[in-house]
Amino acid sequence: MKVDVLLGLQWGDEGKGKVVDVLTPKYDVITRFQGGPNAGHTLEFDNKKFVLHNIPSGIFQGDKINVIGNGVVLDPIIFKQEIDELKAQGIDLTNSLFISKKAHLILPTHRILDAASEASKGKTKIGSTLKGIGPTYMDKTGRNGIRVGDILSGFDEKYAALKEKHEQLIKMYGFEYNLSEYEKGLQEGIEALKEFTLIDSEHELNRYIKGGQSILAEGAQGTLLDIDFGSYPFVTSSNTVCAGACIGMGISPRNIGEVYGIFKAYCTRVGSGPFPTELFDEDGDKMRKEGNEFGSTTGRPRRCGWLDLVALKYSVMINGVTKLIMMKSDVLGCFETIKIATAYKIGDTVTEEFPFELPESLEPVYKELPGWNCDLTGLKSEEEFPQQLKDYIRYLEDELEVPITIVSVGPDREQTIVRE
Ligand code: 2SA
Ligand code: MG
Repeated sequence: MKVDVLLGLQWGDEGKGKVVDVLTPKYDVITRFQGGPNAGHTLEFDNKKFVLHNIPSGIFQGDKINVIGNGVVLDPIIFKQEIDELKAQGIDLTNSLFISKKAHLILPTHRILDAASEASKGKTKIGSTLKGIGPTYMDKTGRNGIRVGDILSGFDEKYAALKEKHEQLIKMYGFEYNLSEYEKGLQEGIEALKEFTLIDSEHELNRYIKGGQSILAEGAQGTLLDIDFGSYPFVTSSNTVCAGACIGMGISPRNIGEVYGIFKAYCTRVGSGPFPTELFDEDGDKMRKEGNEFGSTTGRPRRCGWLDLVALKYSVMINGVTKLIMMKSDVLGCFETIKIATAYKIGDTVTEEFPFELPESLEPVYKELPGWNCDLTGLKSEEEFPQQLKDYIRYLEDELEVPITIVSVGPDREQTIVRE
């Protein structure tokens, strides 16, 4: 059996949570392979809304196995909160969620270091989610980190040593902090983690593959936030691209099957960093309002803009996308005309290739298409699509050379139109 991978092709918030939830019935196992509680995957059904941070989105589908892979960074405090909230809704995960012993732990001091680093950067701050993601991955690659498996023995000494190191660093930043506030609940979080089955996930996942079980790997954030290929340094600290799934799960590239690439019919970004098609006018406000574009993790308003085909082609290339999924098509229903950036003008040159840097002087070259100018939220099948939407889809498929197999017309599970 192959592992299918689902990835965001933009700057995160493409709607991955909803799609995983729609796709999960086909799979036996759902995994997370990178990122941590900086992700906020929103799922809506039966008039209820859930936001998941650490936990794979397959948990709402009965008998699935959910695995937090080695590439993830896990915050025991946030994890416990999430588990408790789900328990209160009648969802118990003790037997359906397995956690890699090799996943790294986010400690309270990692969160403080994140805040201290951001404060020290002033205007050039990354706009991180302040969840301690960067400092935790720094300790991982710096070979100082503490892993989930360490909670089974020797945790206290390791924690004390790393905490001391961190406190020195925080002092160097001259950052005021209250550790006890952050540290509250750490022990409880660790105890909560111990109630779960901690596994050697690379062995387990490869056993599933051999045994014919189907796996869906759920990406977090998006390709343009990838540590290598994103708009560096305004990126997250993990590999969000398809190759990250191999690293973050311990599986061979030969085991990758479908690569689902998910994008919004327009574009959003939270945090700082370049965004070539960003709108600062009424159109941008309209997108934010119609699309309810506020971060599910931090509540921050998202920056909004037109679809960027230059960036999207780059993402399709890096990930080897085999199937595209277009989200939030309904949100564009309020526009007479719709723009798509097909090239970048930088100085005197026009390029269709995503460049090393996205300078402020960059001007997108737009193509204008007629909008569908109607409400799509009640549509049930492709036949009902207005012609302008069909044309928009056809144009993107021709340019990206990959079929758009799912079109989402609203937040609910039901508002998902499959075109296969
Ligand atoms: P960090 O906290 O170190 O990872 O922040 C670094 C940059 O990455 C951005 N970032 C995000 N941008 C959009 N969505 C994110 N998470 C989604 C959410 C979930 C998703 O809804 O919150 O789609 O997976 C996310 N996480 C990090 C951040 O704004 C910084 O620019
Ligand atoms: Mg999100």
